[in-house]
Amino acid sequence: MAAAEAGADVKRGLGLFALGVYLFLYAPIVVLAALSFNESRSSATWEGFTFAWYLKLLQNAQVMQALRTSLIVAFVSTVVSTLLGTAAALAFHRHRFRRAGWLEALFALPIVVPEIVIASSLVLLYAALSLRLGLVTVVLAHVAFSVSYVVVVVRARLAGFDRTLEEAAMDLGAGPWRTLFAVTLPLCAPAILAGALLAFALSIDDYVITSFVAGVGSTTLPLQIYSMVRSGVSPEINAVSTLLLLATSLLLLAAHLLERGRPARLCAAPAGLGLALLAGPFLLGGPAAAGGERTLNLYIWSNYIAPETLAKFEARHGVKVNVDLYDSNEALLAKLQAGNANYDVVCPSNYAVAILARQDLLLPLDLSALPNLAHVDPAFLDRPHDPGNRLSIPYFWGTTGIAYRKSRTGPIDSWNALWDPRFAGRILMLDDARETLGAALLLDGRGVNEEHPAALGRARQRLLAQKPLVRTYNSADFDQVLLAGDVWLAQGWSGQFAKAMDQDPDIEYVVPKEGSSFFLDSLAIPRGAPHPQLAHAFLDFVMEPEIAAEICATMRYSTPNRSARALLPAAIRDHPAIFPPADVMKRVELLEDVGEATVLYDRLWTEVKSAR
Ligand code: N2P
Repeated sequence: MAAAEAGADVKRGLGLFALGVYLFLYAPIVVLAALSFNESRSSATWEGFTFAWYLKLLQNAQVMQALRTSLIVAFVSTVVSTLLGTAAALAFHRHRFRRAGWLEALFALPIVVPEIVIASSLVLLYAALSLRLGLVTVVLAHVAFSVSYVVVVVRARLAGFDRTLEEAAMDLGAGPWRTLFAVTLPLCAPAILAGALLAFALSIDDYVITSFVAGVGSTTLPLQIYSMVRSGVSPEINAVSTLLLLATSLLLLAAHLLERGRPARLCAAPAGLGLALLAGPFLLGGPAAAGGERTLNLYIWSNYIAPETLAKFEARHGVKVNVDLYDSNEALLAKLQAGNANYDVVCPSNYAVAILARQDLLLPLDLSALPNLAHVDPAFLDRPHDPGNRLSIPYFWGTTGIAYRKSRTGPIDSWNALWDPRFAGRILMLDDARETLGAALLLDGRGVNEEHPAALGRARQRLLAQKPLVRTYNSADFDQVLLAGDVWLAQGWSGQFAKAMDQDPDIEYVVPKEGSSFFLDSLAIPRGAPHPQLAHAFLDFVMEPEIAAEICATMRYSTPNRSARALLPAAIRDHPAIFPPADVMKRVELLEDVGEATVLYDRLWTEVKSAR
């Protein structure tokens, strides 16, 4: 009796445990799906049921374009990997050759090798082959990893395959090809289809590898979702994630049913539904951008140019501008150093211009194509990072400082505030090696271009001590995090903070009394840019006084363009955060190339970020 009761207890316990495991696995997904139907933009409150986010999705051109790219990549890579994988599986099944076991094991390798390893080795391979990153490199990468799955699935089916059927066909006079098409393939069809569906789902879903091998114009849906998440999770993202989840689950279900040998009719329903979910928006969305159209590929800081300005350039030149965004010079350097990024125009800070120049990664400019350079204030020309402006033209400048919520913090004038335990959990720091170490160096009485390892080591200690107080490191939408009230103090760059001040009078910006850095960001053309002429036209366009003024007025970073400044409304021209008074300018120092110490900065910053 007691034993029976104990048995029941164990059963109940196990049941609860299983429930816990499933909750752990699926609760986040359920929450995400539910919130995609929430009328409210914020995830904090439920304001009612709506399909609005799904409709908005259909109108989002970027998402639709990314979906199309994903479908093209998935379709092509599935066809290729299914053909190759099936052929390989048949070869292994049929022929016993030397080292077959080893060769077969090699096929399973991409399944177990960490994605990040595959990704970086592909990048190296492509660079060695001088293949430009784009749609082709993404498709090749997807074939490389999905072929393994096809081999494994088809091979498993063949293991239980009755060879006598093939032999019977041959005995009855069928040749090898006839046997293949009339007997072998039809019998393996479910496994081949299952492999194909798996390959398709993997391709649609891949982020890590794709993010390494994608170039301009090959942004897939997962890449698009990630770049949207970086500026806050919106219900639109929940909606697109829910669709993606549903579609891939249906495809996997179909693959599973096929593998189990269920009748084709049964498997067709989930497969068809999954494909329809993906293809529906594809067909409903507007037409894809014409392929042959001339495009300018722009790689620029986020919050650095408004879509309406780009639209003007597009209209004037009858071209399309493709924009990719980054939030650190290091990200830009990594892309250009990888060698085949395909960008026409990039926007490095002065010290990054120096690094790129040293590595000969920038195209010398044809200054005769840039008459509007005459509008730029000579104070910003011919600087040490690029003597004679052979490689770059100044685009924006600005200061680094602290923005804070007055009502919460009281007046602030020192970097010490970001180390003040009273503000624990309410502090945001830039996610940037030079800027964070720079602030710590200033507190130590050093400069932002320090190269001495001992001083840098102390700065790292300071940042480690600060880390428990920091809510988040963010170089992208630090202004939004402050506006939302999630933090009370934020290190960040002037332009976005000047905008935030306009939106909320409780926000103030200060360049701390210990001093700070300022930056001068330039436009340049990478070597190997596919459209150098158009790139020059773009550089000249942004230096046109009206355009430069528009760019400054919309983004609120400081324009180095003298003629443009004269066109600006007084509220911007005299804004102390945008064009700081002389006493502030006296205590800021331009971030310079620190040569050999660059690697040290990167290492120390990585140490701070990975410390617990
Ligand atoms: C804009 C970042 C400013 C660039 N999001 C600082 N170099």
